[in-house]
Amino acid sequence: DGRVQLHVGGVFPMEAGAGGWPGGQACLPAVEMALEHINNNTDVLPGYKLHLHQSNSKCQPGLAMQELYNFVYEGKNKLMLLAGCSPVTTVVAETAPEWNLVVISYGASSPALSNRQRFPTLFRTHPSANMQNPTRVALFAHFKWTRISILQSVEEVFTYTAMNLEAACKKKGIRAERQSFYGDPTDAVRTLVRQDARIIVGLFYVTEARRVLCQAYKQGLYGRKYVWFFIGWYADTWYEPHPEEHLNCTKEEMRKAAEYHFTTESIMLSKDEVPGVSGITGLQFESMLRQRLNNTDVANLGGWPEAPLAYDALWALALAFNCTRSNLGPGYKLENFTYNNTVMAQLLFDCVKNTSFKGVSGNVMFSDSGDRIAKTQIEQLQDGKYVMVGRFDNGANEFNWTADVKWPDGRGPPTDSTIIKEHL
Ligand code: ABU
Repeated sequence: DGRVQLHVGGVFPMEAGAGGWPGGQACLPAVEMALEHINNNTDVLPGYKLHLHQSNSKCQPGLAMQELYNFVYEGKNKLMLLAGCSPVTTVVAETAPEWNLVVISYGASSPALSNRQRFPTLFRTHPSANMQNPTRVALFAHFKWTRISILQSVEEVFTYTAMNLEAACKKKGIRAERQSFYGDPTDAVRTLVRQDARIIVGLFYVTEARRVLCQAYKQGLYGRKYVWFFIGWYADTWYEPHPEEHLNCTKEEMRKAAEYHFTTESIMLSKDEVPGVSGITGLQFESMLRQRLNNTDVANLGGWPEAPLAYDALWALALAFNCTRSNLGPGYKLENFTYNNTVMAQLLFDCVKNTSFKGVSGNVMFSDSGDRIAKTQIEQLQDGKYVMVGRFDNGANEFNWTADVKWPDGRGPPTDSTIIKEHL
């Protein structure tokens, strides 16, 4: 159509066979929708058309590196990269500065990514997993628990989150013990039983979460004496067994073990009725994406909760291109970007850094370390359905309860331990 194309590379985990986050399933359609909206918007990048080159990283860093090389060495020069899933974003954002490329991540929660020395050109619309920790600690204090356990799989994203949670607990005089596992959680769950753990925070991807839950059932670590906290971005029926995973637990057993657990997650969809920069509200975005996905069982698609972050990531990128275009000196053009053009790379970086717009996920701005700030919501699985029981405002240190928390025996929260505390 006569417009000049601007090329962007994006890696999307469309599946996560060996574990990880299959967030591309909903995030890629959200990015494609943003692409259409931007390309049809005459106020953004007039005379230009964004072109996305995408590939399936499967949430595997090795594969993502190969795809990164293909982006760089094949076809037209890419001006910026999009990445999702923590292990992939980590390697992409460590390598991309070698070609003066800025990376925007729509789906990486690792707290390790908030490090400008290690990731000089990374920004993310996805909040850091550390954002959940003040909420968790406030919940422990609210229910008068002073001893908790953390069960994590050994990935950098979870190790950093666990370390931050330990430190936050320590500050509030809460004792936190940590168990790690790689792949098979059987022994780690056994240790939790031996330690008389009652309040347990689980940090792992969803395939491991199912293994943990099955072990919790087998080893009796569920029911009225125990409270589990899981990550909130798993699909709604994540706890049902997947035949190909060959778990030794039935659907009934898994459902039983999952009852009354809590989840915490950043609020990723704006409920504001005033449309943002794209001309649509968060709720309109959600219904458009639902339609685009043919109303399939969206809540069970990987990346459904994060889809607004992916849509906003592309807007952040387009607005940064727009800003760079206006800041370029005469004779310089966006489409002439080369991987050794440090001047244009710096302009692109500065424009992303100064991002400020109303997106479908809320206001989009980045801190100095490229992070997103967000509020947290707390959900509880009550009779097989997730119920939003409240929100937590970290700044004000305040809960806003929206529904009753339920306990299995109706008597209230369990105690955090029966072991006499001086002996711990
Ligand atoms: N909410 C999805 C985060 C995925 C990841 O950090 O790998």
